[in-house]
Amino acid sequence: MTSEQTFIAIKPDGVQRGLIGPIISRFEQRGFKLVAIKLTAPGKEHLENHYSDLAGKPFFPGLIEYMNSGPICAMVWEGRDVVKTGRVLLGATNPLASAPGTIRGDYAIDVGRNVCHGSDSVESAQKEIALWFNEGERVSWTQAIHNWVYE
Ligand code: YYY
Ligand code: MG
Repeated sequence: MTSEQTFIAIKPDGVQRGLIGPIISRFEQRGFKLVAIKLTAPGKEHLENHYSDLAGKPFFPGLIEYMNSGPICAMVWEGRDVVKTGRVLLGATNPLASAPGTIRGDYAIDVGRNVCHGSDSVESAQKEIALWFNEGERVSWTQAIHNWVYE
């Protein structure tokens, strides 16, 4: 079975709005496996590092301020094609363009308050997981439901 891991984060607005549970439920219900989770406020430098690809964008300072405005629920999820499928569960970057049924399409309006983050490629997932979690924080375990989710 080809399995991969992705970094998913519930941003400060999602935490404040009580959306940790509903967002985790969507990944659980789809059949994905949670392998790491923590509530963290990692600070400006860490957040600038996380979004370093966007450093030149006009919205960058506001993005960092927003991400630094409260705790973030950082997670690693594992499963077949979870990087791409995780992005589908989140919806489009701009919530007004996100389909209903996606997290952003159901819970958000403004792009600068879009509730959640998901890695955009296997390569960035590896980088982001290494940035947010130590090796020992990721748990290796077997899901009891595995054979009911995968053929
Ligand atoms: O990966 P994703 O979060 O969907 O979008 P990115 O293009 O990586 O941008 C990261 C983050 O920046 C986005 O979730 C909201 C914010 N942002 C913004 O505030 N205004 C934009 N025009 C584009 C992105
Ligand atoms: Mg991105």
